Amino acid sequence: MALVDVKVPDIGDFKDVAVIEVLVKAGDVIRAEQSLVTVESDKASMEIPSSHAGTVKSVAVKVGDKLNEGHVVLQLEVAGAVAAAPAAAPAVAPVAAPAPAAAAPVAAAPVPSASGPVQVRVPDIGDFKDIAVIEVMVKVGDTVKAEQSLITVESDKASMEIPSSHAGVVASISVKVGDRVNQGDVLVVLQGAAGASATAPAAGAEAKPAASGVSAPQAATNSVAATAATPAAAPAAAPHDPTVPPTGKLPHASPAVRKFARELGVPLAEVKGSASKGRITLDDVQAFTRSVMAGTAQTAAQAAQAPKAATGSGDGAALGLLPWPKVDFAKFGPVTRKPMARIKKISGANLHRNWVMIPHVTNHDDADITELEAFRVALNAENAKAGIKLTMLAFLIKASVSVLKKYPEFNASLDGDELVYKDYWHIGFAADTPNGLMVPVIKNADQKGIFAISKEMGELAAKAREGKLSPADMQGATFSISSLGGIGGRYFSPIINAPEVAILGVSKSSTQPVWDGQAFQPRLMLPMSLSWDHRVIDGASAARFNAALGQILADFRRVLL
Ligand code: CAO
Repeated sequence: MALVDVKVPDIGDFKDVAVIEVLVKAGDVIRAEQSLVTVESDKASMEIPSSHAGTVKSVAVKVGDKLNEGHVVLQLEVAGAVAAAPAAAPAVAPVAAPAPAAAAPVAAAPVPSASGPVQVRVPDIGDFKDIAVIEVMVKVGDTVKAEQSLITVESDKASMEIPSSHAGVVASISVKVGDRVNQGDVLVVLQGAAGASATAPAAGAEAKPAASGVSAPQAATNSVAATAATPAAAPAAAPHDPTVPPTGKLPHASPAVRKFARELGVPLAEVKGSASKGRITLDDVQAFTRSVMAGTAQTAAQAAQAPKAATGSGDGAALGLLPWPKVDFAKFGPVTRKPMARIKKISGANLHRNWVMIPHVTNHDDADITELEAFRVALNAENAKAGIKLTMLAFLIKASVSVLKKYPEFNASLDGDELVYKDYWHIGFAADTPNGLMVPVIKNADQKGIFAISKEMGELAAKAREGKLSPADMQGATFSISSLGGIGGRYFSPIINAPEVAILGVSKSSTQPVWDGQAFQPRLMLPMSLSWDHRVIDGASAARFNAALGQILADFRRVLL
């Protein structure tokens, strides 16, 4: 075993480059050439590879440190005796080391007359081959200066910007995002070119390959850092890379992070960067992936697919399903086609997402409401003259709040890896309207009496039927109730109204023979169906919830406890 100091190799004229990411830790077993840290200058980001294979003994740098050639990055325990690697020439090729603008070679191909159209080509980029275009920073008609960045390319080690050899007006662009380019490929044609940049010497001049003679692209960069979001106008090219947004704007992330995102198919533009200046780290990509897998976040592509799938116009491919059957119904008999109501389309898309993304379980139970119904009928008789009608649903809302306080996870929401417990009790209720299902919300139901809830429910239900509910009337619910009691049926499976985690469905009560230990008694029984999100709630809690609700409905005095 020998200890080796792994140092920063020749990185051209770059000085004091900041460490923006440390990719290994003590104890890691690494390969030769494995990336150790990502550094970033104002021109490019690049990864510093290891000169040897071995086990990391200690890491000598941290995020924010400034590095120069020869700086020790880490100590490595290496099997056998190791020949000392010269500081400026590590045994392996350094990662992309962009040379300064002054050292930029112009296109290897001959440059036509300075006054006529000029083809701007990819300059000498060392041994880099077939590197992907990840951003096109100009569009036809743009006036560009000599050395202005035209495109950003990215290998698995570095991203870099390719500058223009001439000033002029962009007449045509020969590349688009996703293309692979090599030295000599034409990038753009410039009209009215004002001659090659004085700072761009002929091919090979001052070309500065790495000491080992490999892997040192000489791409000159003179604009903003490749990893920073570049507000340059993007061409209409369709991106091939799912991690690069269609705007062509580049998310702020190191090449390793972009590569990782590409491998997972993560759209980087949708990932929120947690590092300084919004830079996206490996952890951010992992957290994004986790929340998409957990169903608490959606990519833009998934969101766009959901409404289509909900209306049957999606082909199911996004879910890996068979295509939706296409049937010529008129072949079998007369048909009438009508567009779906707007509210049905919107609620359909939401219901479909909730059904697919939430692992629903429904517990069914019965509540004895014999005394409660008698009480409700008596109260209504007392208040008939005042025109007030107390509804069973109002009692159910009040009783539910009491149980939600006892079992707060039913009044919570999932947010990534966290549960958000709400200290307010806003109860949504499903209202059947001619245009489709709507869910107005009784806010602060815990602070309202049964009369107030009944009155507000009547008003909201009327507004719903007239299509006059405002968005505020339908927002903020922490739990919902769907009552089909006035219509009929025994039990059903209500769909949870995300981001809530549970919903109570009640059906039509009926008089049932209930055994009291000695005899069957005629009791008015209310069928209850509680759907709950199995990521948040388990079956035992759901059974307890229904039992507690049943107890309160059987003896409403318990609501005071
Ligand atoms: N069992 C037996 N009868 C019931 C009952 C129950 N659980 N709940 C209500 N009723 C009876 C009432 O006693 C009343 O009868 P009378 O007219 O003889 O007094 C009648 O049904 C109407 O009840 P109500 O005025 O109290 O109204 P409601 O609370 O049942 O409903 C509202 C209000 C807005 C919820 C309702 O109009 C509605 O839209 N329900 C449908 C909800 C829905 O579509 N859910 C499914 C969603 S999933 O697709």
